[in-house]
Amino acid sequence: MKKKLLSALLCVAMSATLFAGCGNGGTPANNDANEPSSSAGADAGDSADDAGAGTDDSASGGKTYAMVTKSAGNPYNEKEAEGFKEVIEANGGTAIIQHPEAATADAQVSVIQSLISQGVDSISVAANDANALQAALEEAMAAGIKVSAVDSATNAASRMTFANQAGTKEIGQTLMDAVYDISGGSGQWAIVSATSQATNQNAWIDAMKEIMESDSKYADLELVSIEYGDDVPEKSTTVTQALLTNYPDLKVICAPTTVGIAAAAKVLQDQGSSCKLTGLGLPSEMAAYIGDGDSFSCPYMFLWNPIDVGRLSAYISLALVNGDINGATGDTFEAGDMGSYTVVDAADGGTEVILGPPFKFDPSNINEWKDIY
Ligand code: RAM
Repeated sequence: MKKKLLSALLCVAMSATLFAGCGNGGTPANNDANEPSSSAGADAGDSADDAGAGTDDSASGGKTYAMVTKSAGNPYNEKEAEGFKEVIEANGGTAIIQHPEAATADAQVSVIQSLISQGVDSISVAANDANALQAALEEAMAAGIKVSAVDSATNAASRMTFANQAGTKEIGQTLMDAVYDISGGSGQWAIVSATSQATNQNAWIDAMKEIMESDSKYADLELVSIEYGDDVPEKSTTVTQALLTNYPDLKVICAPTTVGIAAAAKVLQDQGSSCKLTGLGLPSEMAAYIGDGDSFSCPYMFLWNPIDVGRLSAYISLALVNGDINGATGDTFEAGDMGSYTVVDAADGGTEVILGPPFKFDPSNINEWKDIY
């Protein structure tokens, strides 16, 4: 009896979350930071059921869908892969997840070559370099493999479309406003990025610079340095320490990478530094550093749901392989309980599908999210 009641309650809770995600015209319900999403919160079996909604299971049977992330050992990439795998398997496909050893284009090229030899049906790749994967990905497409980018774009010629976590300018504006707010509108600030070739971080940094240079509001802010921690915790720690030594008046560090921000947060908090931090971080890694007052290094930061980035990428791969879309502007497809999405023009001349706006994590909501991703 108790069991029945529990499962009835669970059902109601699940359908409520499911309804919240339906018919929202491509704006995922779980971008509301107060409403943890079903995909992130439910166990694999539950979310697999949700994921099946809206796609033809039989069409995907026997097909193989690969995801190549930036590198191994990064929890963000693991969450992304988790979402991808969940949706592919719920739709009857086989998911192959490859995390290259290092965040380099060379490591990704070898992985892509081997996926071509295996004859996979699709490849979804988070590019470590916009241009360096072109030959391998063109070879894949010539062999009939449906290629899309996720998280970090390849150049337009190397992909059919791109699962972008949020608008590039929107991320730039959000981060620039945070730097302005936390610094009080003036003074020195610096960036701790991922690798120097990462398409996504470079696009966000360019957007920030453009905003800063085109609006006199930011005239009193001085960007003193851009450092690259290569999405390796140790290197990110070292470059942060060097920034503090070299720029004793530094007011704010912005780290648009989950690995960089977690490393910088620890350095600043351990040192009791007056320099504050913002950027893009995983709530699970940043909860200990987000707070009001001097003892916390990060007043607030932003991100999106990395599991949903992977899920969106899986729906794109399914739709490309099924022939429902070919990645052209205006193509639309169903992404299960995430609603329907439309392919739009990207700034680099290719196309993209945008998951939704970034959202803010601060002392008021960080505890709700830290166990989810
Ligand atoms: C790191 C990676 C990833 C990026 C996030 C914000 O985990 O560089 O590509 O999207 O940060």
